Amino acid sequence: MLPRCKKRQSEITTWIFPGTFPGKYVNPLEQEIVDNQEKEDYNISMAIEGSKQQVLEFLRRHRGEYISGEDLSRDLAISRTAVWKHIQSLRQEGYRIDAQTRRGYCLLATPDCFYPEEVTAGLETAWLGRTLYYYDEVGSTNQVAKELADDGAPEGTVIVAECQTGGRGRRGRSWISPARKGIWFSVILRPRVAPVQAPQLTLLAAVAVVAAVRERTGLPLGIKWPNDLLAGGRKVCGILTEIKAEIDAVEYIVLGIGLNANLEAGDFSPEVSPQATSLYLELGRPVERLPLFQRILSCLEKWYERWQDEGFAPVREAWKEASITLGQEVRVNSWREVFQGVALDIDDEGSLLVRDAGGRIRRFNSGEVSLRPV
Ligand code: BTX
Repeated sequence: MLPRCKKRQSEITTWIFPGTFPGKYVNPLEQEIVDNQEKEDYNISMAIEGSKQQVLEFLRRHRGEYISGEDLSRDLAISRTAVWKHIQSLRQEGYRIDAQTRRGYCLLATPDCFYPEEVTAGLETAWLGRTLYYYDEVGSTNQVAKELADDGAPEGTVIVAECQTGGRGRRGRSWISPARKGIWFSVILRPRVAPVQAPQLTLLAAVAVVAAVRERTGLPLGIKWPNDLLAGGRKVCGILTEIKAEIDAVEYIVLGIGLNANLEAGDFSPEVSPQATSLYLELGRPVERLPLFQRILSCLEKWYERWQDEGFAPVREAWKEASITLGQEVRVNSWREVFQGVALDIDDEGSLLVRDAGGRIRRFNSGEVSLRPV
């Protein structure tokens, strides 16, 4: 049984971790706090949150051991009552902490949530996800990412949410993102490439997610060009790439990834349900979202660096290996036309090459593919 993840009690749900934990919490909205009383309340709540994090960090360092309230109180220079309150608050957030008279407190299990301190604790990346915004609930992580990118957020900034109330797909479609069941996040990237190369990042992200899911769960996913990941023929993950660019240079790219981890059949709307699935539904058991999320971030960083160093060729090879599009009869719905034929290959830019019955070959750098032509 995975420890249950509960709603974080704190009113402040957005955190940045500059550098590695233990770090200073910064509220990105701080500059908007103009009222002095509000600022003071905010500072107090940050101080409380900070000392709670110290208690957690202490217990984490002594995992499996019992630490007395007295030791905690002395080492962290806070009162015994404060220690007790922090323990209660951590328990409410889903941490399993045993308390025994004369022995003290022992951290038994951490919740399967994307609390920044949890994500950062096991993160293997050098830069991706090192600045992390966490939301218990948000409209769309892509929307937040674009606003932050416009304000100059650094490359590798990640925005993750337990729940999206306005999750977005392509062409104005919506993305079902129920609370604590999926992995809904966006990454801000600032590659030094021409805008025409930007679609390659969608393929790169697909390759990274396929690798991470296979490593963590053993489940092989198939990639349907350009941005769908399928399991058992149904969509388990979607990728939304948004770009801001000048004619010849990319300012930023927001890579939005939605992976259905533990969604149950009833979580999908009746219209979406026949084409959608989750890792849980495919594997028949729940998956731990946190280590999978951390693994996805690692794979993304690795593939992104490789792409910058070696170009698109290695991504293209990995993509082709996981592709379920190539060699199939497809119908491509691009912005301008609908084209039917056999999907032959993807080219050096990530565009799909399709040959119709008359032998004409068409190249698509965006569009929708259905595998069985109607
Ligand atoms: P898409 O346009 O290819 O797919 C959207 C379509 O997929 C919907 O119209 C619906 O039919 C179906 N659908 C909706 N929700 C789900 C779901 N949970 N699982 C399977 N099928 C579904 C795909 O767009 C891109 C999705 C990116 C989502 C991420 S989540 C984090 C980030 N923030 C944000 O707002 N979007 C991205």
